[in-house]
Amino acid sequence: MKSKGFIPYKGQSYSAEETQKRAKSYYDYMNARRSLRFFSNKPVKKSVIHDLIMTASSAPSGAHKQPWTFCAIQNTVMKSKIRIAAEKEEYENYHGRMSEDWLEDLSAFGTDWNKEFIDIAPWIIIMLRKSYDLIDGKKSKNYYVQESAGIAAGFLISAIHNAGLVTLTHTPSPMNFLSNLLDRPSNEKPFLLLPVGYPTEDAVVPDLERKKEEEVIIWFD
Ligand code: IYR
Repeated sequence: MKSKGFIPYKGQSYSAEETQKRAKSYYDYMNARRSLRFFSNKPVKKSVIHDLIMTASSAPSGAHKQPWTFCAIQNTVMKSKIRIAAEKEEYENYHGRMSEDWLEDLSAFGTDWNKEFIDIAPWIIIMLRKSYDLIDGKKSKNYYVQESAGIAAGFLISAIHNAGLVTLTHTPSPMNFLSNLLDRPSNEKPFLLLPVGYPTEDAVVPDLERKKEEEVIIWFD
């Protein structure tokens, strides 16, 4: 990135009371987010998907390299090709490639090799991480690519939730088939597949509890 110098920061600050209110209400809001497997085929506008992805792309990244590409797929032929290839890999995963312990850990979620949601959800976003950039055929290094892509995925998931839509972080494995289907260059590696859409009216989610404060925070105050 060519530096254009520094400009004043234009972020918003609040009173202590308002800060607390906003922190708590955002926690409540995000704590209501769930990963969903039941998608309606109700359309979602391309301009909505644009804004969700641009939110993701506003995430911080190593040396501001923004080492990611998002493929936004509405095309039914492409979705169907992706579903068939993903299910082929997942079938192998659920029938021998995953350990007994892993299958046991997943049993509460009702997952299996069937990935019908890829056909049904109006949009599939495939996020690819760029291990390096290719600028005029020359390799240019990216930094903390895994961390940067993970943060951008978090931004994307929260933007989807904020829009009243739902998603699921699906990681078909191995994912190389996506590079071929989407014809992506060798510096881009598939990272996550996220169906995006509205939930069905009868959608259900596992009755989970989240870890309590004592299990996730160690205070040094
Ligand atoms: N990738 C498989 C299996 C799977 C693995 C984990 I870890 C999950 O939290 C859920 C599923 C699949 O998508 O079905």
